[in-house]
Amino acid sequence: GQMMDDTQISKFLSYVLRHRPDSIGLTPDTQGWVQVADLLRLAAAHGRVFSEARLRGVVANNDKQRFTLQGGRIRAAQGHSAPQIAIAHRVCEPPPVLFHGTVARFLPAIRAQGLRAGTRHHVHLSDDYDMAVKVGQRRGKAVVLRVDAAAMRSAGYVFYRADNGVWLADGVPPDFLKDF
Ligand code: HQG
Repeated sequence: GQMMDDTQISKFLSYVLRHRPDSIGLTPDTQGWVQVADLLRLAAAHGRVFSEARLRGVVANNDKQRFTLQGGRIRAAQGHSAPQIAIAHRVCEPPPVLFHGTVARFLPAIRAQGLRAGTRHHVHLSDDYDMAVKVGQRRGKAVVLRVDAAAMRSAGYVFYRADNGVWLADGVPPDFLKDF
């Protein structure tokens, strides 16, 4: 197998643990967990060779804490699209305002439809403005939308918090988006 740097391992883990576990023959449970030993073995069988020590280092040093290790198991904290995974994220009381980073070209559709999960299972929100800027910047000049989480709670919507602190919602109707 070819040598992988930490970023390559992180991107590979995101791909298989969030989106395509089947691509290497992995079978996560409904909560997204796989055995570390299975992951290492199946990755190696597909030319992605790295040790458990490297894996643990990538998880520990990951800038967004994308992965959760629990005993001998690992999962992605959030960002999933794989249909066989349906994580029961913790329902949590959000701060009154949450932020969503996006780009201007999506605003007409967002104004009409609100924020939609799209291919992922949830809409991703942040309690940190600067983090929302970074999320938006992945696609161009960032536009940060303010989500009136307090009004959504009053209307009965719920919010979830992933293992890594990312706030999740099933969607955000346009009435609860401010400042755009
Ligand atoms: C937009 C990264 C049209 C939405 C980040 C976004 C995050 C709409 C894009 C995590 C829409 C979806 C998730 C609508 C939303 N019409 N466009 N109605 N509603 N959108 O990648 O939030 O580095 O699925 O604004 O840090 O960008 O990968 O979501 O631009 O935490 O770990 O549709 O991914 O983390 O894009 O990013 P995504 P996101 P990682």
